[in-house]
Amino acid sequence: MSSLEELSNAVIGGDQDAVVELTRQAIVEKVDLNSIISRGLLPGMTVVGRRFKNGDMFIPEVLMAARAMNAGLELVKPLLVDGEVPVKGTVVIGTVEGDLHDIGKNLVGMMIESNGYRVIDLGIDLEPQRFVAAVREYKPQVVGMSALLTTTMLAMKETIEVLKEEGLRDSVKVIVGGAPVSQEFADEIGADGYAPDAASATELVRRLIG
Ligand code: B1M
Repeated sequence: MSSLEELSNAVIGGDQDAVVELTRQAIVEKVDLNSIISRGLLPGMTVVGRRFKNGDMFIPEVLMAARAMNAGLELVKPLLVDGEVPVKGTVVIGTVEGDLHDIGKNLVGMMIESNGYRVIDLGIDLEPQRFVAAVREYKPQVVGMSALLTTTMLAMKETIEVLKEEGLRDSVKVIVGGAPVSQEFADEIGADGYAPDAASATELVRRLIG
């Protein structure tokens, strides 16, 4: 097994110590830094996403894998020329106004980030203007909204309306998710996409912006 395959497996197993050790070793052996990321750290997380989606892995294991992967990423980041991990795009994510649930949203954000996107997590209970300000500041390709309550899912519609009023709607793809949300609801409020879980959300982002 190559050292990068070993690194992938350590991510899948959520073994942070092994990830740190193997990443350090790869750096010392002068393995190409982008390969450490794209052939070691990220593929491990892709497998985790797939297993989670299929019900073969559970939330605590996913969180451990994401933490392990991030520990490796932190070692590589400062060594890249501009200190930045190459990103495929920017995603702004948050839980809508009136809603304090963030476990699923965090998982979605982590999974998207693990797949090579920059994720700006705005937090919870976000009034529409917070999304507007973030679109202006970070110029993301995607805005992701999460809601866990049947009452707060209506704030998604409101946020899309405000993005329209502010002339920003056409500059971003809007995706939505959370337990009470459905594809039908997403269509109804004019979102660009819906995902039922973190792995599907990552696939959706990939489909929307590559
Ligand atoms: Co609340 N809560 N809660 N709660 N809570 C639910 C959602 C509820 C279904 C429980 C129930 O009654 N059976 C119910 C909602 C009923 C409804 O509206 N139909 C409910 C209620 C009523 C409430 C309060 C009103 C209770 C009260 O105070 N009377 C209150 C509201 C507070 C508020 O938000 N204003 C409240 C409070 C809380 C806690 C603070 C105690 C806590 C939240 C802690 C936290 O998040 N930091 C909490 C919790 C934990 C839950 C349950 C038990 C679990 C939610 C969770 O984290 N699931 C929940 C019952 C349930 O869902 N079984 C419940 C695990 C998580 C990984 O899944 O969030 O679904 P989930 O995320 C998934 C997908 O939905 C999807 O991917 C994620 C990963 O696979 N997804 C996205 C999520 N966001 C996405 C975004 C995307 C794409 C996919 O794109 C952007």
